[in-house]
Amino acid sequence: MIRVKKPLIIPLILLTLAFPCLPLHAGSHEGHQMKAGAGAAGGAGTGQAPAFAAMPGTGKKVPIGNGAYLIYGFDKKPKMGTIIMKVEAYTPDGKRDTSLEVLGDSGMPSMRGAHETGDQPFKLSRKGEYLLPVNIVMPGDWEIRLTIKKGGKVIFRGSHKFEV
Ligand SMILES: [Cu+2]
Repeated sequence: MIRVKKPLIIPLILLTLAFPCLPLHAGSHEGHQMKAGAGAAGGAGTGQAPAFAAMPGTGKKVPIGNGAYLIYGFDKKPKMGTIIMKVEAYTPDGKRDTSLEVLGDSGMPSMRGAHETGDQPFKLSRKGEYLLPVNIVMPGDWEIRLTIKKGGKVIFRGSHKFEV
């Protein structure tokens, strides 16, 4: 019996190594490890749904390609009601970039089709911050998917997931 089982162990280990749970670990990548513009590459021209890579957390630099970056956050800790998402975009030399088009789609991953807003445009504030109200209508898992365009072209896609 033992002789029969032993050869099976190695193929099982190989299977485990060959199929790591990539999506589950995506959220643990730190900002500096995240490839710039990785999200923008997904699905371009392939007809597939675009990929939204997990962004580093609030207050951290999120690379958006070619040395540019953004920093995002909320006006308060996300809770039931309306929260304001704030995105500040910077050029590679650290100057604020107000030339971008920033879109946000919020919803609950566990309730696909129930709450998605579709891409809503962030509005540029006088301070040069991109702002978007997000309605949290029930407790649970939420996700905001950011799409950033420059000159009409998508340069970045990223996702922020959180619990309420
Ligand atoms: Cu829901």
